Amino acid sequence: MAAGSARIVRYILLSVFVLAVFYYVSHSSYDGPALNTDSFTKGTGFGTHGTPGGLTGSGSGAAGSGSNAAAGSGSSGSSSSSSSGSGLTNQHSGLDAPMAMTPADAGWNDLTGPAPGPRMNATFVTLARNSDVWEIAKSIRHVEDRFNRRYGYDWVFLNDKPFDATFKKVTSSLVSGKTFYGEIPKEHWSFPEWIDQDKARKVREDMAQRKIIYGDSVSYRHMCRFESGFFFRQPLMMNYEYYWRVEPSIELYCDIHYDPFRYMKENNKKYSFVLSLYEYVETIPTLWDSTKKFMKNHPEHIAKDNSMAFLSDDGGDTYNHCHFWSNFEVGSLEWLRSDAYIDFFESLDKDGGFFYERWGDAPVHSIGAGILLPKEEIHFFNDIAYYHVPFTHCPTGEQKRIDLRCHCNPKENFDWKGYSCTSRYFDLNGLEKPEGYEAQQD
Ligand SMILES: Nc1nc2c(ncn2[C@@H]2O[C@H](COP(=O)(O)OP(=O)(O)O)[C@@H](O)[C@H]2O)c(=O)[nH]1
Ligand SMILES: [Mg+2]
Repeated sequence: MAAGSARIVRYILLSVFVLAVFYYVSHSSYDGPALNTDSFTKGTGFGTHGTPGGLTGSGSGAAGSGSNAAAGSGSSGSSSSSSSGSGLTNQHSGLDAPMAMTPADAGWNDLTGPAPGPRMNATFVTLARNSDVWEIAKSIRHVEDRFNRRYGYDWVFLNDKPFDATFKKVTSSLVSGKTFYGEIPKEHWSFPEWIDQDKARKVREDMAQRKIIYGDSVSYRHMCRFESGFFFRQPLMMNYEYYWRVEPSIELYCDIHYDPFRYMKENNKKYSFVLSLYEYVETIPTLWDSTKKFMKNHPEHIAKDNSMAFLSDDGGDTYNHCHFWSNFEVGSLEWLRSDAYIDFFESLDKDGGFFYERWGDAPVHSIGAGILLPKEEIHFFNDIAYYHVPFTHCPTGEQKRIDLRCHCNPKENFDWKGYSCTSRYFDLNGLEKPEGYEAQQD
């Protein structure tokens, strides 16, 4: 009898426990980021939206196709202030967890487990097609292994078509943070009404004949215009403050010992790069004329202590074609959403060069950063070793590469070669070039 009652009590307790677990699980699902539905207006600052990118609210916004709840493992969807959805929580404020910037700093070698310190309101962002899935999978693996597995930052994927189930399944399984998938609205991926289609078609035919890379491609032009003027205004991006752009098939060659987003925030940096080079002039013959027109019309937006010396060798008269390579960028979304940058983009867009020529987003971002930002707000991330076909940034100096546990071949470092513009950036900013740079000049 007693044994029988005990069994019943055990069953009741077990049932209560199972019900409690069921209740908890069914009430902790994650619905997506808080979205600002007043997007796409000029100068809509992030500042008015206080919630971090990843954790509160629900809904997918005008262009978003919803979130992938499966990727947000471990998050309760509550009002935690962390933007990490992976359980990689921020236990400490910035003050009690200073970043280890050099091997001499405490914590430099602690590369296992969640990184201490606060998380920034930041996300990775990738524009991709469904067919890019395996190439972006490789990139994610590099980013996670070298950095994000200890931080759990979110990742936003954008596409002009809906993402398919395979793309979502593969990418969400690899990202340690939450993943979000947005479909780009038609008006951000099409010809504006002021573009003369005949003129644009003739340009494409001519460029095809002259064998200019992507010269005959309509979709490449939409891509460049989107990356120049719209990615940072997509609903899924509106609640973040910083972004890190990642393209398919990139590689990271060294451990990243500190949080680049936090570095940007704490040092008031707005734009950053790892590789710079000269643009293919056939794709931008009138971009500088349009830039000069903008500078004349909007002197109020031009930063006093800017990086004109990076862009021009004659005080702004002509463009030397130097640009930061924008397939890697860590930057401020608030800056891209500022009146200054939006006015710049809209002025260029009206001139039509995305379609009448083949303006790339790299020279557009670079000229924007070069003239609109004070020069100290542009940062060179020497510590982030990077490859995107065909160029490599591999940190100069053997001790540096050993400290960062790099696996790149220093001979491939592009920084000091003749076709790189990085020397100009160093000279302009009065920076000392790293020891051993002369030996890498060709
Ligand atoms: N959704 C979508 N993404 C594209 C398209 N074309 C290029 N991309 C993406 O835009 C970025 C730049 O394209 P990519 O082919 O790497 O150009 P490249 O680096 O200049 O040779 C990559 O992240 C691509 O995945 C397109 O037609 N649709
Ligand atoms: Mg690419």
